[in-house]
Amino acid sequence: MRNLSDCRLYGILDLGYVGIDDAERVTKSMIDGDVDLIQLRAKEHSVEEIVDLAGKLHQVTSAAGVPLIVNDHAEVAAKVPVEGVHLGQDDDSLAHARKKAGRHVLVGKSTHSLEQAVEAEREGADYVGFGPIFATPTKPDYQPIGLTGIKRVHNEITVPTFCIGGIKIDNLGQVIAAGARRVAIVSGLLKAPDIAKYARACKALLNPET
Ligand code: TZP
Ligand code: MG
Repeated sequence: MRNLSDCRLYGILDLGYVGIDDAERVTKSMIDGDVDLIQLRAKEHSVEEIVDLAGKLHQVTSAAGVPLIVNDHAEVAAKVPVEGVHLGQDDDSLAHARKKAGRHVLVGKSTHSLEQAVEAEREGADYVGFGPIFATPTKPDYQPIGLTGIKRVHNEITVPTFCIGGIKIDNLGQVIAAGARRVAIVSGLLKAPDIAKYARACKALLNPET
């Protein structure tokens, strides 16, 4: 299984963009494109549906050595051997999520400011999402942080930090130049005509040595 510290491109399978019947195909395309880490984000589905889908997707992701993270519902990790759980600012505390999972899992946290990122690391998050960097329809009610916060957050925390929000292949160079080493992409990836090709192009920018 891939180590979190080696992960650069985090692909988020958001069922707001992909039908549930297409989820497995899209997951395979992400893996084909060498996405390092995959999150299942399903804001409008029941926990039972998420458990069912996470079980199916995990068979695919685990065979490829790609960690699968479930958004919002730590209890899914008690039923399906996913590698992690992702929490927002309004979700369970890290301690509560770890208790619900009942076993060792990675726990990531969404942060929207430097202060929240520092607090998430202090609370024990294994990684943070930091954004939105740019305005995005995937998270419409959030004020974008902009590029200037990226260097600062990397100076202040040591856990892997995935910049997120409005990141596309066209602005990824700018995000990297501003100090990002890791990014999470939702709509840019899911709306790409060829997801695997898009992911590979992003990876090439994130891993210039390979
Ligand atoms: N957290 C901060 S911005 C965001 C999340 C989940 C959405 C990012 O989506 P997109 O489509 O890559 O802008
Ligand atoms: Mg949440």
